[in-house]
Amino acid sequence: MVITLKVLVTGFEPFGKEKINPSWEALRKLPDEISGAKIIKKQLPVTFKGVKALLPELIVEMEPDIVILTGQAGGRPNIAVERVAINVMDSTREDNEGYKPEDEPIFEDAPAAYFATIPIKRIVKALRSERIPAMVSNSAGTYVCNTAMFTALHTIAIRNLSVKAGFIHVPYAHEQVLEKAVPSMSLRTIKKALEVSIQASLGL
Ligand code: PCA
Repeated sequence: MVITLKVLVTGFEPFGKEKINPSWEALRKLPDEISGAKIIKKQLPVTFKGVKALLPELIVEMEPDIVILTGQAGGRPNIAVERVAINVMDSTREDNEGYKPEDEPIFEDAPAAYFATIPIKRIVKALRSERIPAMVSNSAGTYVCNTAMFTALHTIAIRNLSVKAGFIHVPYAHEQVLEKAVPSMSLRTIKKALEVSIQASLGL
């Protein structure tokens, strides 16, 4: 019997003043199969409530073996593989439905933090060996991306699922910074980075 692994990969819709979100632009171009695994691509809204409602549904319905969430980290220079998600929503900017939480827990009665369960060091190593600048990041922030990572890991923990999950932040795409002096990466390289990260996660 051939067992096909399933990888759920998510990116976000645009937020703030941006017209695109490089996480979604890169991932929507991924093939439907990588190293024999089925790739399921979903776009998430940039809303705290949306990711808290949608991610548990997606994980339960799709039954993925691996969940790789991705998002834009404007201003960061490289691919950032997140180590940890914390149980807090604290934002200075409104989300896409105007919600701006301050010091709120994502879930009451949940731990303070969860560590990523995808192989973060292996992913960074694989990216670097493809000559893609990458690092482990020790904070996914306290905005919607951190909430998404926390929600996925919490869903997996409370349901006792054997699913690996983690979050990868990507820089702005070149087209977003044509008139700004901030770091960016080509969508082509970001797409390659996601492919390499998926392959490295499957290689466990
Ligand atoms: N980045 C934001 C939310 C959506 C996205 O792509 C973040 O880092 O929280």
